[in-house]
Amino acid sequence: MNRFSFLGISVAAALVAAFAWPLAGHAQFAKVEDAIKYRKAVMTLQSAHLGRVFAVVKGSVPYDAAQVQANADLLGTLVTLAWPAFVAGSDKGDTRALPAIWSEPDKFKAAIAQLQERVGALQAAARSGDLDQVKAAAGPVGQSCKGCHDNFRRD
Ligand code: ASC
Repeated sequence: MNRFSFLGISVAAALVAAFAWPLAGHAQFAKVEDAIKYRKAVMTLQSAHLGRVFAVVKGSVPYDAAQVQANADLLGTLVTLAWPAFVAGSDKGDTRALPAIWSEPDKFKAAIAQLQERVGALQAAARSGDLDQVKAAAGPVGQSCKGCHDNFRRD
């Protein structure tokens, strides 16, 4: 495969992923409640692994570059998982998800994209082995978490 056909496949895959969302998730969850439980589980893990990074940033845990990198890389995967679980109809039930997720999907997707980009920057900072870079990159990730909760989650 030459690099042009690889690029073509990548673009096609990105388009399929973009347009399949959020319907793609639907087939993966037998019930709406399962989707709600799934995304809450992901949020719990995101919080746990970002929390471990923040513990280092705040100085309550000593800096171990390999540990921070492992947590940042886990976050790199975790921040891809929850969004397909915001399936149609899952605004009702044991959830604090606000209707804006479904009524303003472009805004929601932009917030997700920003989070993913910031986590990418945190991964790069973690790979540098420089605590100051980790500190600079961690704050914006926390801001993305907060921004989404402010706009898309009931208090
Ligand atoms: C976390 C966590 C959040 C965000 C948010 C940032 O570690 O669990 O929800 O960061 O508190 O303001």
